[in-house]
Amino acid sequence: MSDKKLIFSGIQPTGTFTLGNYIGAIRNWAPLQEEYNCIYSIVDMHAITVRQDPVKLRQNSLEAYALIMACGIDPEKSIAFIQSHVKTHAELNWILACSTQFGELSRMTQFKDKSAKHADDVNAGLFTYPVLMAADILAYNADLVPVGVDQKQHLELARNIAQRFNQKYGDFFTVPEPYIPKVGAKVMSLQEPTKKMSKSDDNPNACILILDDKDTIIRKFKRAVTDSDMEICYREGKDGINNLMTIYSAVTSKNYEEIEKEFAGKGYGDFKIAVGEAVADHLQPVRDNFTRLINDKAYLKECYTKGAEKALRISQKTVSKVYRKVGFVDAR
Ligand code: ATP
Ligand code: LTN
Repeated sequence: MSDKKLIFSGIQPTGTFTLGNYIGAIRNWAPLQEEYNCIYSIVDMHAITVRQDPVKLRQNSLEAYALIMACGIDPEKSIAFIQSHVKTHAELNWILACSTQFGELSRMTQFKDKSAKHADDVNAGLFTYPVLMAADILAYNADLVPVGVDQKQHLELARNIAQRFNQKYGDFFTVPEPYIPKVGAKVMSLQEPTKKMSKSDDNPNACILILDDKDTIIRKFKRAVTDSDMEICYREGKDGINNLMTIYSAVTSKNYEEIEKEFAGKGYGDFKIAVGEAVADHLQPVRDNFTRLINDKAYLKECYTKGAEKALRISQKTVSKVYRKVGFVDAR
């Protein structure tokens, strides 16, 4: 690897990615490949912190891998792998868990939300989820982590874990910085625009999936919840319209002022169709790439196998050094 800065990010294979995942995270991954060394992972070990159907999880993981490639991740430029293929993540997870406090994990809002949602299965993995995320990042000594704003708290914790380890054992880990987009860091649900758009929402009209066809996308936007006002403008309290403006801005690169001008005097109906069309057209190449890739399982396998080999080589070095630092006897 050259001495460019290093990027790490991950996404859970918990279903087809939403427009939120795309705008908030994945679409920012491909352009970073030009300037940085990038490592991207399908984090299947994180996914099992909530109950998954094994058959579906396997399929979702392959699809997620194909999807990040469809969004422009080039396995020649970046390292792209499936988390469970690289054992060092679990190894480092344990070491870092011993530098993480119960109290700080208890404050994580994702844990609070998910344990309320899955009250019948508040397992230890759900609680220690952010430690594994810290291990993902620190195993490669990543400098920057591109994520949506909902992951900021987890990243703060990863920074604290790194700093605490460095204090205990001597400077070692790079303290990672979040890399959060200016527009679209939190895309909201189309049905409840005060809630984030999420893959695991039970209402199919709440989120746009990046593989939805054009008609479905337009239909979902037409049904999007707005307000009883008439004006297309970005203002406090207009959560639904603000969200549609954010989405439109993210896919057209127009700023809010330009959008307000474009739709001055027009109704919400016209605006919703325009947003739907812009999103569908923007996502068309992703859908085409995905169809091609998912039908070439041999190529996918070749890519994720090579990716895992490269990731293991790098992270193994980190883990060996960490084992020495904490005082484990050399195995060889
Ligand atoms: P789940 O619903 O299964 O928890 P999720 O949709 O929240 O999944 P993740 O796999 O947890 O998706 O997140 C992948 C990336 O997408 C993260 O960087 C996260 O910050 C980002 N992301 C998720 N939802 C949104 C959203 N609504 N807006 C912007 N970014 C988002
Ligand atoms: N928790 C993240 C997914 C994730 C991740 C990571 C993101 C797991 N490990 C490392 C960035 C870096 C989420 O999006 N829910």
